[in-house]
Amino acid sequence: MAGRFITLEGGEGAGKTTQTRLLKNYFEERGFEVVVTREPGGVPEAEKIRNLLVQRDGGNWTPMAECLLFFAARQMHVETLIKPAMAAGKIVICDRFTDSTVAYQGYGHGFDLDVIRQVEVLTLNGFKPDITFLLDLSVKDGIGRSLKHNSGAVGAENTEDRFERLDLSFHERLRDGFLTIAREDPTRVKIIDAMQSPETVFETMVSYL
Ligand code: T5A
Repeated sequence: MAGRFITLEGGEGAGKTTQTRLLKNYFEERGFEVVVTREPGGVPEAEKIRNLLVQRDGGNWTPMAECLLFFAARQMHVETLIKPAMAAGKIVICDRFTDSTVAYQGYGHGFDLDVIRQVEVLTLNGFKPDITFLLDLSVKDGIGRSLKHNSGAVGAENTEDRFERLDLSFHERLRDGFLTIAREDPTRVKIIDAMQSPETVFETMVSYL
């Protein structure tokens, strides 16, 4: 039996990690094997690329180089983890995927959307999630949650904040970008109101499965 590929998307602090945990339990209670993974990263080679992209001292990449690094990591992730797991009948739940590149690098930073789509075709050849949940909330609420969450890491300095340090107008473009992606592909991408309680967010997602 072929597995399923489910992705969670959204801005900072939307609740992807929280909902991933709930979804994993949901499927495991029903007898499925579940693989939880994330982007950028998920496999050792892609985790190395993650460090180049999200660490404070990772590098000052040109927009094209940054786009290529995201898709290089993604191509490894898809070919060596996601597709084999699906072929073995597993449910793959991934925290971020191509929609994040379109939203962050494209709508957020203004990198050419057509170029991103061309690189997507070249590297993934049409491979897309079966379903994507877009956890949507206002910029103010998302950043507030994210800051609260990260400041809770007592004693461990969080250096993975490169994208969170961007200005508010960037986060507004990001949110609008995600919503545009969802409106353009409503069969795959489901918009979920992330201001609801974690339990209600989860129940809404399950209603689409
Ligand atoms: N990036 C990534 C790109 O630019 N391009 C790309 O192609 C890709 C793949 C790393 C960065 O890389 C960028 C985007 C990112 O800036 P990441 O590791 O996913 O991506 O980082 P974040 O999005 O910052 O992940 P977070 O862990 O901060 O956010 P989550 O997972 O969405 O949120 P979560 O579940 O940890 O929750 C945050 C806080 O809110 C609370 C939680 O308890 C927690 O404290 N919370 C709720 N509170 C109230 N109500 C609810 N419903 C709640 N749900 C969670």
